[in-house]
Amino acid sequence: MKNIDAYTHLRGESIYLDDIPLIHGTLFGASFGSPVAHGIIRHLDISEAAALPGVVRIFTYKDITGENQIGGIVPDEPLIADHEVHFCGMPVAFVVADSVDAARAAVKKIKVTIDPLPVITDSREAQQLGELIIPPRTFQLGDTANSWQHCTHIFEGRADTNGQEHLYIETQGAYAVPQEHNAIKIYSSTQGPTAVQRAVSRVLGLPMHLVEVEVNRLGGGFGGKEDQANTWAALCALAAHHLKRPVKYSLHRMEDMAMTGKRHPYSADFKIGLNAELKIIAYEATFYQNAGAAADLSPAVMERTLFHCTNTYFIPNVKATAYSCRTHLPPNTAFRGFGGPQGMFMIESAIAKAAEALGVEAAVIQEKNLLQTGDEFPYGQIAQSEAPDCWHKATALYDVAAMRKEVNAFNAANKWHKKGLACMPICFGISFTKTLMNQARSLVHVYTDGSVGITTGAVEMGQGVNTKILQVAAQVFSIQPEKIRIHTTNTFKIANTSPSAASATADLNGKATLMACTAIVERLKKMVAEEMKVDAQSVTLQDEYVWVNKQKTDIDWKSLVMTGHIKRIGLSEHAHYATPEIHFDAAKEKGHPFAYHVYGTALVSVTVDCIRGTYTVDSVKVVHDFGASMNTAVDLGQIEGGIVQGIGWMTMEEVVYDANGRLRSNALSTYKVPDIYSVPKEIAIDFLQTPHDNLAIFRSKAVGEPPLMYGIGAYFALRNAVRAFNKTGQFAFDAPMTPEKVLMALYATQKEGIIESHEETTNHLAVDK
Ligand code: LUZ
Ligand code: MOS
Repeated sequence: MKNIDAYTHLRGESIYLDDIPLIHGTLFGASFGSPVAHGIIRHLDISEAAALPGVVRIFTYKDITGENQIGGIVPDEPLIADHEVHFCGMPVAFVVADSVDAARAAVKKIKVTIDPLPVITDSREAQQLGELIIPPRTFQLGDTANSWQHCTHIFEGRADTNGQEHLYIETQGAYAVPQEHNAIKIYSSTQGPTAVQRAVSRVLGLPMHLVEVEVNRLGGGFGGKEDQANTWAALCALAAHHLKRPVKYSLHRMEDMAMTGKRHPYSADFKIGLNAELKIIAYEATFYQNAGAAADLSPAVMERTLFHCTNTYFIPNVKATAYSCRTHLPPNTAFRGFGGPQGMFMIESAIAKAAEALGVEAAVIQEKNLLQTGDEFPYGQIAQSEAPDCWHKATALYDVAAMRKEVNAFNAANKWHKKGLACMPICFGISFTKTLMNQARSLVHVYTDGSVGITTGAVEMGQGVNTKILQVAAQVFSIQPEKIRIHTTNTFKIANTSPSAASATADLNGKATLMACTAIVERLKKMVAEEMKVDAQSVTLQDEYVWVNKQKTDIDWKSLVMTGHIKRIGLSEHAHYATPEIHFDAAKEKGHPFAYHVYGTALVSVTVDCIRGTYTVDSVKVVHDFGASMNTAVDLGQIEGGIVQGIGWMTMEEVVYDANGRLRSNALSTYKVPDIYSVPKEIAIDFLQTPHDNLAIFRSKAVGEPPLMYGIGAYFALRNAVRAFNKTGQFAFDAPMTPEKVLMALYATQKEGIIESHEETTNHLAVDK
């Protein structure tokens, strides 16, 4: 089945926030963000801005009718700065005018005097100063301290990953419309309608039942709108509440890039010990997470780093500690993978370091240590592992030995181009790590004409969740997809929703929909059974007809529904689903937090131009554990998108803040994302269908986040290509591997990071000219 949005997307008819027709009298907002990263506000002068034509009012923290607080996990984030600013772009004032241009012009005329305070941008520096968001956490298995003596090889090192800009095509924004009785309706580009509802309720001092949040669809989220849509919704709601007029704010791309948080940069120290057979005996890691200026989701992201710190390997002795470090960057937030990719990069760096020192392929170490069913994760859960199957199928199907031979032959024959190959096995836990968030609801109405309307807590953001939910209903009712419509996500229809995140949205909302549809079908079957004096079990629905004892009757779906209504059978259902089996004890750091894990293996090959440092990703070949995919087209799209986004993070997207905490990569001219020319020339995806029972919807495993981690393979493939050219140079495990860093690494000497411009290099460049 095709993605149900494909037709309207292609025709430009899909409705995003900016496509909602405006109500007469709508005003437009623009945020004045702090020009400095840290300091005390001495004076705010809005007089010149307020006098400009079209300006209706300028709001500050003094106008907040409820609480000036939007922190979700930790209450440490004012909506509007009061006396202190913590990051560049932090809202200090909110201008409302009768046009977008007037609002933006007024923002430029606001003057603020700030006494600067010291700015921290580095996580390790923050940790040294004791600037932590929450106390550190440690996951432990076995006993690392007493394991090193049993290790034949021990390696220590450091690895760093940078942030990543979400770059959803639709920027952040909200449209707040006042309603009667002080209520407010907000159209928001959010992954978390309930999060927006809570934030607005808190800031305005209104009960949640007066705050309606409505979401049709998003032009991408990637985690950036899990928590950070709240700010813009709350600002618009505040202004609308005061002015009793609709207020809209849709961010300019550069505002969005400068004012919102990104993927967390991490720095880590690791120590890895292996025995003579290259089994990993012990692993220690210390993670320094750059949280930015407020907690946002950082504590949960940090937790997922620990959950994924051993990736897809069984290591009997593990000790991993993570620090969430407060700096003066915009608060970093959820981003596809949610801290998991950072943890996985570190263990892959440790394995690469060991492999390089021992003169073996990393794949040799990877393969020997893959998780087996029955192995224990450092957090106590026992693995139902598809890791060996994915690995062995990938290496056989794509003939990794032949690929390696080809790479070696190419490298022997070419001096100025080198190829590199890397294997990247992954393992990703599915469920929100906070157990309570793993619940969802679905409201299903069957109308008397046989059409069906469904509302769930799921937000469609391009990932195809509405298509999957529709498939669930179509299957249970056994009716044509055209008879079913998935409605907008709305806090007045479905309450207390978890954000659409953690790859779990189709599972949670799909299962709730399955329950709701099944309940309606059971009532209708019972009705038929009583009418026809047969057993309810003998009644089935098939292709829009009622069947009894495997015989087609002349009762079609529409007349079944109409009869149900006449007989006063409920044709609507609101169902609640909560993931069974999961639990986690944060005091012991042990439990069974995930419904299941998703596994896979990618083979990534690249070619590096050793004169320029530029490169191409030649192929990414994957065997991916889908369980049993319920929609191969949607799932394929998620895998391809995830791979390219992962490659972008690892190889070209470079978030740059200067020492003053100002974002320098603040536009698409300075921040490079993958385009059609930089995607792999070949992407091959093999669907590993696994027979085991799992908790996924129709056994179709969650697919949103896991494939991003295949992109990590691109970093190590580049590293291997560079090492084929420069056999002795030392260079750090420091992603992204931009062309600039590749070039430096190609000519790095044995002393790490130092480049000498020796004669030979100069000659190459001359030859190239
Ligand atoms: N969001 C969240 C997530 O709140 N908790 C999670 O565990 C999570 N995991 C992945 C992505 N978003
Ligand atoms: Mo996400 S990182 O699943 O919002």
